[in-house]
Amino acid sequence: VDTPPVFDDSSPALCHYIHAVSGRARACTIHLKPHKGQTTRPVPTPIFMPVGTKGCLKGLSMHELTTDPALSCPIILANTYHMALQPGTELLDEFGGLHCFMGNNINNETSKEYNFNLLTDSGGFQMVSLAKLSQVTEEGVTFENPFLHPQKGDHGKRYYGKKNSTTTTIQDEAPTDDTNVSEEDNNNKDKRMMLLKPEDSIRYQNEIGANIIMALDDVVSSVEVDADRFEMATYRTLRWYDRCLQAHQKSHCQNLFPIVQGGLDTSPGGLRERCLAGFRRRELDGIANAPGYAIGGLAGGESKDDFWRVVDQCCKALPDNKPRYLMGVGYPLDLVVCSALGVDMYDCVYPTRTARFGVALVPGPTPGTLRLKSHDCATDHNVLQEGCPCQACAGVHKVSRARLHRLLKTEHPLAIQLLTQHNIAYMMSLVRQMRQAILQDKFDAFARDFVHDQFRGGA
Ligand code: PRF
Ligand code: ZN
Repeated sequence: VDTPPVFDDSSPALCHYIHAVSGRARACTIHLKPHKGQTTRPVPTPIFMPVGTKGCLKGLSMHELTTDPALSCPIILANTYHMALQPGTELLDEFGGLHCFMGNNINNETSKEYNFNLLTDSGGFQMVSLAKLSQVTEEGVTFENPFLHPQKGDHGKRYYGKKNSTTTTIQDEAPTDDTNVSEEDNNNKDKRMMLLKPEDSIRYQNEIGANIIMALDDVVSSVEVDADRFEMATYRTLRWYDRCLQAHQKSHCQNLFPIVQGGLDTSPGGLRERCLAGFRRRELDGIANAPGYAIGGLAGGESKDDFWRVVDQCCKALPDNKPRYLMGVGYPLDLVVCSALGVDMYDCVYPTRTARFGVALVPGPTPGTLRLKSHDCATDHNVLQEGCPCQACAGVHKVSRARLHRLLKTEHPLAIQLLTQHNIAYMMSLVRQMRQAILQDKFDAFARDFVHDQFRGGA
């Protein structure tokens, strides 16, 4: 179990080893087939994947993120939708894919000092949650191109879908000058509408080249009330998975994860069960052999009770021998509870976004967060978290809360950088501690202590 696999052209693109279970929590290693020119970097689980929406984390270099011992992130998440629109998969292709584009590739010499794994989300969820005027039909997700008006310095057409491609559904009609939105543009709204089909999402993700890619799913906000809409979305997610499988050109080196949808309906014969059964059927029929599964449709404002019930049901029904990835979840407490239920992987913008709002993640017995902008911090001599090995708490920058308070007040970018480093370090330390507890078969006690500490502060 402990010897890493040797990857060759014919081996599967993912190898999953379970080292220990504690209750239902699992300590595993995911080995991903390395991107060309790189060496393998195993992913120990449970794992948190920071989100670098546009191929980088604000205020953090990939070198720091992957090699600083306080961070040491083995895998990060990027978004297909952002990368496909800007800079466009064509430019990424020139660099040898997103790994090389992000990893210090100058003149086709990729830095060998560090390596990392990438996961791309399929784009539909980002479309529906971010883009104005999005609409889902059987064909795909239609939305308004948020990048239609190029910034100064962009080069017009090349950024809008592939040249000479007959299959692209991204509009090639981008304006080639730098003018702002005019009345005429407003009248051209039709041209600004783009359609992202399952086939498009997979083609983009094949070009971007991440180690793990996601099927396009039909995501309904979990607070939506229309039951028919949930049923439609559940079956459509299964149908779109079939289209994604058909479109996937790189299963030898990229792992396509399907996403379980089905709202909050955990009843026998309910939507979650039917979605899970749909995926199981495809495996039994030999149509699919998913390297791992994701649980989607959560973290959208539902109650914790509903949220945990769905996670519990999905983990029990998904195969043991494949990684389980819970999408869009990143509150420390949720990581602990969901790992107890058997989840292996998480991603969320929360630690990085909250850093940009001047909030640090800290262990209990405080409520688990520290608002650096608050007046209490103005004269506080303490570091964010005693014993934390990050740049803000222990590194060359080592700063007091008072100093961070000042830096935030003057909107100095260093404040955000340091808080981001600290918050990622906090998440990485949390997943390492969970893994240790699982390996020692003490996860129950760990989870109980964690929950106790988080609430002792009075949140
Ligand atoms: N589907 C996809 N990405 C996601 C989610 C989902 O359901 C979530 C959870 N709502 C976060 N990111 N494709
Ligand atoms: Zn720190």
